[in-house]
Amino acid sequence: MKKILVTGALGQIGSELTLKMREIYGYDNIIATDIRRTESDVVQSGPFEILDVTEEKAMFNMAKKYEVDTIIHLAALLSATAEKKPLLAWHLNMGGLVNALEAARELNCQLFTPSSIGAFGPTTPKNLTPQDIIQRPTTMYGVNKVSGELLCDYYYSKFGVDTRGLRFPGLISYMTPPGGGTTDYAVEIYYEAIKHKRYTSYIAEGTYMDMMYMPDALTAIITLMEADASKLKHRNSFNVSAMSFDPAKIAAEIQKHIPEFVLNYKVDPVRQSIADSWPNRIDSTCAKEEWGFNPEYNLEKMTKDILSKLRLKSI
Ligand code: AKB
Repeated sequence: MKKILVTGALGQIGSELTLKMREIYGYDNIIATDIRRTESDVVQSGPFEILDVTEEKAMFNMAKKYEVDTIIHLAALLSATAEKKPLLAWHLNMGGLVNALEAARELNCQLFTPSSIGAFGPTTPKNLTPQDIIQRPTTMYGVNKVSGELLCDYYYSKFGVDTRGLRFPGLISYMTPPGGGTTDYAVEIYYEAIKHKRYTSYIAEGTYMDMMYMPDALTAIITLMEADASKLKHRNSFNVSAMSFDPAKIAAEIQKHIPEFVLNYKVDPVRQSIADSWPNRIDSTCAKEEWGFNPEYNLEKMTKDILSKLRLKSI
C-alpha cells in the first residue's frame, strides 16, 4: 500500500485529492500538510501536519517521520498572485519544489507536481498546442512552471527520481475555490449564477483557455502516478485538457439552466494579459497515448453537474 505526503493539502486540488486518495489508499496512509490549519474534512479525516515547504529540511523530516514512498507537492502561488508578488512566487514555487525533490531523492520517493498551461507563452502556437514546443512564458508563474518541469526532468535523468507531472488547465470545482489564478472566473461564474443570476467577467469575450472539471483532474493525477513507467516518454509534464471556452460560451451553457443569467465584462488588464499569453487549446494526445488520459466531462456535462451540486450546497 502506498504512503503519500501531500503539501498544500488545503488548497483547491489538495483538499479534494487528499480525500479521494484516503478512500483509495487508506485514511492513515495520506499525510496531509499545509502552512496553516483550517476547518476542513482533510484535517478531520486523517493525519494532518503544519508544514512550510520553503523550510529546507522540513519536508525531508516530515517525509522521513511518516516513511512515505510518494510526495504530491501542490503548495504554490497561482498566476495572478505570482504576478503581483514575483519574488515571493520564486521563493515559494521554486524553493518548495527543490525541497520536495531533495526529499524524494534522499528517501527514494515518487514525486508528482503540477505544471500548467501557464508554462507556455505568447510565441507558442495557440491552437492545438503540441506537447513538445517552444516555451517562453512572460509571467513569473510561467517561468516557475517551465523551470519546475526542467528541474523534475533533471532529477529523473540525473538521480533516477520517479518524477511525474501534468500541465493543468483551469480547474473547476464546487468544493474549494481557487485563489489567485487567471482561470478563476470559470469557477466564480457558477457561484454567482446561483447566488445573483449575474456575473461580471474580468476576462474579455473571445479569450479562450483550456479547462477541466476537478473529478477528471483527480483521476488524471492518480492514473499518471499508477502508470507503467516504461510507457512514459514524457514525464514532466503532460498536456491535459478537457475543454476550451471563452466567457460567452460558458455563460450560454449556464443560460440553458438559468435563462435569466446575465454576463457583463469589466476586464482586469493584469489577468487579461496573462490569459492572452496562454494557448487557446492544447493538444492532449501524448497523455492519451502514454497513460490513457480520458476526461469524462465536457462543458455541457460539467455545467449540469456543478449547478446541481451548488444548488444542493445552497450557497
Ligand atoms: C491559474 O490560472 O493560475 C491556474 C493555472 C491555469 O495554472 N489555474
